[in-house]
Amino acid sequence: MQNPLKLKKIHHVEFWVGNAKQAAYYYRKGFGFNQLAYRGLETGSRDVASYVLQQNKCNFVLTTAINPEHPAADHVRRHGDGVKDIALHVEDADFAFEEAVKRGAKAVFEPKDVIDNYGTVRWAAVHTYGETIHSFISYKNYGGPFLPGFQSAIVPGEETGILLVDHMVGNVELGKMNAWADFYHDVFGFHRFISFDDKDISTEYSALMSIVMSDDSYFVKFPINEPAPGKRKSQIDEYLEAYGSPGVQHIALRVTDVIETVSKLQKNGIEFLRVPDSYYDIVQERVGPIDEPIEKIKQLGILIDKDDEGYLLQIFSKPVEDRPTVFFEIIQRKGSRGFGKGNFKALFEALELEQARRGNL
Ligand code: TYF
Ligand code: FE
Repeated sequence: MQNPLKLKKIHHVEFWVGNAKQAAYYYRKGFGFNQLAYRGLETGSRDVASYVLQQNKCNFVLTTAINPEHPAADHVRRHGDGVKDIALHVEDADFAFEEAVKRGAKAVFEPKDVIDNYGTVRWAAVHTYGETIHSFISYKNYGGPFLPGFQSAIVPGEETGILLVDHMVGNVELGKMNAWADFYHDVFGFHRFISFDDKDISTEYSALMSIVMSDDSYFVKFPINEPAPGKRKSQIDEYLEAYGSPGVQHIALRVTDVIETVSKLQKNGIEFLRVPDSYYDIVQERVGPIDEPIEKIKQLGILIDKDDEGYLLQIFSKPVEDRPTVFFEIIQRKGSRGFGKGNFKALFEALELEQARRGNL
């Protein structure tokens, strides 16, 4: 097993948004996250306000600029709401940073102490695709609610069964996928777990290519997509135009009971893509017997895929911003470590219908 940066897990995902107060409400009421902590004017944070939302092992930080000179303000102007930081919990932030830079990563900032009354963490960061970064965080003696600078601000949500971040997908420009896969190999010691070429992922009209990079323990998986030439504009091109650069395309959230979670999310008003009902005419033939009632699966619009190790159930939200950029996947794994290759065609046809409604073909 290699783990050159001594990576432990995803610490949190930070979004830079236009209105963090309202985004926090959306993730609490829509996705069932609990609010854990806050920083803002009341806690002495003059430049940004942030809300920490947590459900089991999944932590989101929603940050907005208060001071228009803070980089989050211009980031939102250019990208809309989006993922700024895929923050990683490491054994030793100084070691991870030094090793990452030695292996070819570009520094955002050098290791520093971040301190408040609750104690100290070490924090550094490196660039990844677009304007996205990876923080490296390690704990010295911190005993507070989340990270230094935050005060406890508990507002319970009605949990929906979201457990952890299963994978986070980046969209990069045409011709750049392999270089970014190499980056995760060279810098993080990840390996190529699966790749999908334009034959796997193409409809009549458009295509994309994808390489899944994984750590050796399969806890952290970062697929990288690039557009492939087709008759019409790839969904990846639509993203790149709308976001204005490469960036995070989707966050897959692992659940233990997809029917329960998706029922709750739909009742809460979260919108999902639907494939045509004809998908369900042949799905049982394709995947064989499954534990879940197929009628319920069909009613909710959940997709199923199978491989030699088992099967998985997944569903994709519509973009959660007005720009067609970041969306969520809800995934339950029953043995399968795959990504739903058998669903790509139906899924991407459904995506193209949405693209057409947006006038972006
Ligand atoms: O993460 C994955 O590879 C799957 C499939 O636009 C996928 O969730 C890939 C690209 C995309 C939507 C889903
Ligand atoms: Fe996915």
